[in-house]
Amino acid sequence: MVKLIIDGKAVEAPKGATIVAAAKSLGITIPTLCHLQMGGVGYKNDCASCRVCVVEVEGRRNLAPACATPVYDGMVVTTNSMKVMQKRKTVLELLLSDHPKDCLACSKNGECELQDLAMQFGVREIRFAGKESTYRQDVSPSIIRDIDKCIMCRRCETMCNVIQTCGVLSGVNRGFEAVVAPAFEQDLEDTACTYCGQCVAVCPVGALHEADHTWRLVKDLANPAKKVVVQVAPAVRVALGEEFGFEPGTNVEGKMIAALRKLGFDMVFDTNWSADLTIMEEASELIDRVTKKLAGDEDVKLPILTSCCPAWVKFFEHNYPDMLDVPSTAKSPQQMFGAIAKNVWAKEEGIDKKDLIVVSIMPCLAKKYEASREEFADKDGNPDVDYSISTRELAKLIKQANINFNGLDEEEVDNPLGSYTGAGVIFGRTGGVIEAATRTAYEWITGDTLESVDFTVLRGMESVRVAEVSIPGLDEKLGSKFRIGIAHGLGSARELLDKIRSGEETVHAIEIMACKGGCVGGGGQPYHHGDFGVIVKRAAGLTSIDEGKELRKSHENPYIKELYEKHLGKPMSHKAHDILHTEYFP
Ligand code: HC1
Ligand code: SF4
Repeated sequence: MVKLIIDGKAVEAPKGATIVAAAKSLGITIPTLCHLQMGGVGYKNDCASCRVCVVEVEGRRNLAPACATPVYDGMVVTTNSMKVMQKRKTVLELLLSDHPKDCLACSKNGECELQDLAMQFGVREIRFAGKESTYRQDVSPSIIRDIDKCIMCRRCETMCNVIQTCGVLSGVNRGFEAVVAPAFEQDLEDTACTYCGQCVAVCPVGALHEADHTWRLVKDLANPAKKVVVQVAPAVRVALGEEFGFEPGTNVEGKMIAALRKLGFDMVFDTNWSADLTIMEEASELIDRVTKKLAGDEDVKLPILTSCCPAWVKFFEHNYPDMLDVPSTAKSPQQMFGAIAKNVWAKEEGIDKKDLIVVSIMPCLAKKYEASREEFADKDGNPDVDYSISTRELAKLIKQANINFNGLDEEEVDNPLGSYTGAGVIFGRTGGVIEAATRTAYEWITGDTLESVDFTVLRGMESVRVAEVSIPGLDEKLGSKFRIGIAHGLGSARELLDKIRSGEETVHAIEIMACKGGCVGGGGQPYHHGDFGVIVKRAAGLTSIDEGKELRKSHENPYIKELYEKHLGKPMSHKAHDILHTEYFP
């Protein structure tokens, strides 16, 4: 530990700590813009490019960036002198000198960290006039880059390259033209971008934001000729409340359903229901592959990989084209929902699918892209899911519609595509999909009822973990317990897959989610401002919804049983395969 003085107060800090961190332990917040550190996931952007955090250090001629200057014994720091204030204001004016001034129409209006700082430092005029760049917008199915707004903080670059290992973004050009962009300034669509949206989650300004579908939705909701139904992803209900003052992790499902009805949706359904359906297919596929492998079928691939995360799917399509037959062919819950709604439910209800709009509310930006993939549309081009909006977009709509969210009475979901078991809701946190699949596979393999459905060995926030589950009857045949790998974050996924490819690790099944924490940490969720604790609380919220459910195994969902009885026959039947399975492309 080293001893230093900050603003006249003595403090001890670990050797190597920055001034920002030491000041924080004293309750002193030094303003930062490029700096972002997410404890628990290894994310640290410390390029010190913006200089907003400058402080005075006794004995040093120039001001020091507090985010990148390590503390030392006897250091004396002043964070709030007039010299410091003046410098920070000048830095902000320089940043604003070539920044577009269309704040009123910016996607980040009200949530922009640069705007907040300009307000905090009383910027009233910008004394310098830089050359404003005139980059065109880069529009992809999930993400829009308003390149002119890039302030070169490089948070997105660190996220994409260090945590996600996608290598899509880096600094290009010099001077006023300097921006973070894909190589050769290509559009995101032409790169190996997975649309995970994690770059959007850390962008402090409006340079990266989601492709907005809210106005399309408003138009459809106002059209009496259209029947508009909605499905809501597991992770939305434990994060939406943050936009209305609730603690992260609070389950606002009942209010959310009421708000969706007030917005005008004809039916409010749930992706948790189709998560249960996914387990029916995924668990069957897992048992089928293990059985065939044990019978000596060399063509069968193990480990089986979960396939419900579209950013992960795009990641392995780009990076592991030799392994495309390894993931489960089960569609994601979002796409299973759309396929059943358009091809089974609409028929039963006598609705022409051309008049049916299926909307999803997702914590994820890659879900927008997934909905637009060609293979998820019929031969006339009618998509199973018309479009997806993010948790943030839903919150904006609720606010625009002047709905008093906090005062709403709780309401129940519609059926038959609504009610879900506890297994369906834990899909939204790391480890949840494979825990749900294990509950069902265990009972189907052993024929016994599980004494406890809580496979706690599969839980936690460690980025890469391998756990063993004992399945009587199977253990003997495998010669080991059933081994499960779990990774969240694409860099962690790469680490696990590389070990499996090289033979260093052997597992039978793997769950991968592209975002840290799973979907609860998705790129479309309310901004967490670098606090991973927010994501952990959302995950705990999902676990507690599961614990409160009477039915906690997907195969016990009465509406899923009815779907198979009436329409699909058995899991992996010809019809189920037609509607609920997909393929992957290099
Ligand atoms: Fe997810 Fe999924 S859990 S991918 O994380 O399998 O987005 O929440 O909806 O489809 O159910 C996201 C969440 C979500 C799907 C499910
Ligand atoms: Fe990289 Fe993900 Fe952003 Fe694409 S969406 S640029 S993969 S961080």
